[in-house]
Amino acid sequence: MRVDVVTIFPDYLAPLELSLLGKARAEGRLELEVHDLRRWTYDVHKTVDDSPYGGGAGMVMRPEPWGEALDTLAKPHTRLVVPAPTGVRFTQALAHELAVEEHLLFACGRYEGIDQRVIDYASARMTVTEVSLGDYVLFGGEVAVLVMLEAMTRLIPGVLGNADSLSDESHAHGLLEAPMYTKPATWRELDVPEILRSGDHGRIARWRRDQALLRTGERRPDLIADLDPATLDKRDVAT
Ligand code: 6GU
Repeated sequence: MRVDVVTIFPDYLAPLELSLLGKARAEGRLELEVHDLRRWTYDVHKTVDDSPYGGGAGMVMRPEPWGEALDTLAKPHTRLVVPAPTGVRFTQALAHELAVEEHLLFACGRYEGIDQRVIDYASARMTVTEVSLGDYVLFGGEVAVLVMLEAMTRLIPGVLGNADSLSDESHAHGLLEAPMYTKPATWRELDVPEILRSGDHGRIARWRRDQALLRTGERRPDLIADLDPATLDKRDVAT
């Protein structure tokens, strides 16, 4: 997968060199380039923003640098992703969807956002998705890009050492994952649940499923409401 990121703060994306993301890059599974939006400004102050038409607080990013950035970086199969609190929610499902794209172009807005005409112009030429991490406001899209790329990169085949960790994890089945334990069996007088040490894989799977349902019900009732009834069994309904 090819990824381009356009931002006025390229240094924010420095962590992309590290850890599993850096490894995915080093192995050629992820080809990533970060671009400074000011490269496409021509005045001495490298201006990227201006006051909003119609008034109001804050500044809006001017369309011209963005237009040139998209002209330069867009390819025939580019999907443009614009992080913004006004976007659709970023979910594991959207991470899966983005992870199979040929080319992603992230446009990081700052201030009160990017002039809407940039989005409208791009929408006539490529798939554009405005994406929000959640119901709160960040200064800009850079941290959101870090989050989205990390979620997506670990879905690329071969990036995770153990592919099983993808099928069991939280959100894989619309539920939060059950609590996990490792050695020692007793720690500060706290015991690992006996059932996990029983070796009875059927009962262990059932216990984990119950724990996942209980935990999800307590913490994320919205996820329970979204569950597909076809994925529930009789024992689930009793829980
Ligand atoms: Cl993607 N961007 C900004 N600026 N704020 C956000 C967000 C994104 N997601 C939640 N809040």
